[in-house]
Order: sequence, then C-alpha cells, then structure tokens
Amino acid sequence: MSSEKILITGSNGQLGTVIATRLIEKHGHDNVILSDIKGPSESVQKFEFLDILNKNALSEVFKKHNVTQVYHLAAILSATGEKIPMKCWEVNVTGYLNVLEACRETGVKKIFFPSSIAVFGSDAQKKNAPQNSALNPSTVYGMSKVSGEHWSSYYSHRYDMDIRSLRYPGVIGYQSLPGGGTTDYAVEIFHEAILHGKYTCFLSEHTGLPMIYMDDVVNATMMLMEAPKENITIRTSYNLEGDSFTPAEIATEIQKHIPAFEMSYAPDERQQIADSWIDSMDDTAARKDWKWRPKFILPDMVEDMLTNLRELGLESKKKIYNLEN
Ligand code: NAD
Ligand code: AKB
Repeated sequence: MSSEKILITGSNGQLGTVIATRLIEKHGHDNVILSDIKGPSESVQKFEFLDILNKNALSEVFKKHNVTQVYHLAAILSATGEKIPMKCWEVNVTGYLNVLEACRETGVKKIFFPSSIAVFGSDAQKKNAPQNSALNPSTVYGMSKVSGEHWSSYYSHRYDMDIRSLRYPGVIGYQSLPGGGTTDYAVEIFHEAILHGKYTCFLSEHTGLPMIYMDDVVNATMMLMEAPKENITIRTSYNLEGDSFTPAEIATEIQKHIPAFEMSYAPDERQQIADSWIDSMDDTAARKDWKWRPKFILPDMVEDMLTNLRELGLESKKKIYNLEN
C-alpha cells in the first residue's frame, strides 16, 4: 500500500469529490485525508473540518496525519468571486499562501494547485492561446489564479518544492454539481434537459469556451502528479485543452438524444466574464512533457452525461433538486 499521505483541501466541491474517489482507489482510505469548511454529504473515513484561512490549523492537521502531498482545491470561483471580491482574494491568495507556508514548515514538498482559463484576459489570443500568453484577467478570480501561478513557481524554485499545476477549462461531470463559476451552465443544461426538457442559458448562444470532461480532468491531474519530476518544465501552470464549444453546440448535441429539448438564452452578468476569456488554448507543452491526450470531445461528453445522469435516477433528482418524486 502507498507510503504517501495525501490531504485534499476543498474536498467537498465539484472536483474534490471526484478527485478524492480516484486518490482513495489508488492509495487507500487510510492514506487520503479529506478536508473542507463544510462537512461531507456522505460519511468518509478520514475527514477534517479545515479552513484554509487558519494557517495554524493547517500545520496542525498536516502534522497530525504526517501529510506528504496536498491537493489544494479550496477556492471561490469566478461568478461568486465577482460578488465578494475581497473574500475571493483572501481565500484564493491568502488561503493558498497559508497552505504553501504550512507545507514548507511541515516538510510537505509535493502540491497540486489548480489554475484556470480565467487567467487569460481579453487581450489574449482567443483561439489556441499560447502557453506564454500575456495574462491580464478582468476578474478577481482570474487575478487570484495568476497570482497563485506565480507563487507556485516562486515556492518551487526558492524552496525546492515540487508544485504542479494545470489551467483547467470549465469542467463537465455527472458526479457533482459546480460551485459558482461562469462555466456552470454546461453542467446545469444536462440536469434541466432530463428533468424539464428545456434550459435557459445565462450565456449567449455563440460564447465559445474551453471545456473538459471530468474523466479527462482527473486523468490529467493524475498524469501530471505522477510524471517524473525532470519532465515538469512549467512551474507556473500548464495549458490544458479538452474540447471547446458554445452553448448552441451543446444544445444541438443534446437534441440528437432528446429531440424535443428546447434551449433559450438570457445572458446575465456572467456573459461579461465569459467574453473576457479565451475560446481554446494550446496545450502542446502538456502533450510533450507528460503525454497528455484528452479522450472526450463534445459528442462523447453529451452521451456519457445523459447516460450517467439517467442511471443515477430518481434518487439523484431528489438529492439534487429536493423533489418529492
Ligand atoms: P467548488 O466551488 O465546487 O469547491 C470548492 C470547495 O472549497 C467547496 O467545497 C468549499 O466549501 C471549499 N472552500 C471554500 N472556502 C474554503 C476555505 N476557506 N477553507 C476550506 N475550504 C473552503 O470548486 P471546484 O469546481 O471543485 O474547484 C476546485 C478547484 O479547481 C478550484 O481551485 C477552482 O478554481 C479550480 N477550477 C475549477 C474549474 C471547474 O470548472 N470546476 C475550472 C477551473 C479551475
Ligand atoms: C469558473 O467558471 O469560474 C470555473 C473556471 C473555468 O475556473 N469553472
């Protein structure tokens, strides 16, 4: 069994719940410690209530469990971040610095930090944005991720820590619900298509954004974290591409499975955020350094989402929407 002790911050979120499952499969329940400010929805073997703004508590928990690796997933996402910008900066930047300092103090060397397409601003090349683009985001979330990328590089070089990072696209998965992002529509649309046969999208129909399927995100994260150290040439964050598409293109693909599905559009304040992001990015470095290749493009994602959400059945409808039947 694994000699690693892996702690996940923000483990109850959209990604944490799924990444935790994969890490537990690989390393065993005893070696994966979940943590969040809110309790888990199901009982888990090792869970700590842990606020990343409390640095002493982070150090105590790392020492208590002899932690060797941290997957730092706690954050406030783009749309929520624009409502509470100071809190977003505090959690995403001060919270990350607390994690880095607690790691340095307790000898944790290996850390995963998720960045985002939100690092790109409206001056970045829209299609196939290069790895080394100018990063001038217009959201506080994007600013916090640019800052996190620089701190990752700084701690890697200054303190010889092994910090690895990916610029995740918007993540689509059936396993969990998204938590306050601009790309959330691409998950909501599937739930609404199955439950009500229609969806009103908060982005306009031709808003192209980079997206990725949950299975690919988990695979990419594991591939990056397991790659030999000498293969890691980028210590800020790797561009990562799954597939890129618009709300209209998802709707058309859903209609192939649910012909009566109706899509309408009522763009809100999230449109401005999406407009400032790129359409797609160049992930040549990830492909070269640790052999990244996505498995899912839009038609595969749509088929897999609909199949799995249907298989989850009424139980999940009740859980997600609090419906009687
Ligand atoms: P999420 O919002 O679903 O989950 C974040 C979790 O962090 C929540 O469970 C929340 O309770 C927890 N949290 C918030 N403040 C905390 C604090 N002070 N201390 C401890 N925990 C706290 O987010 P997610 O979608 O799972 O995202 C995980 C990471 O991936 C984030 O860094 C996010 O920026 C990044 N990311 C996500 C996506 C996506 O589409 N989901 C895309 C790009 C990047
Ligand atoms: C968001 O929309 O905020 C996230 C992200 C792309 O970082 N899903």
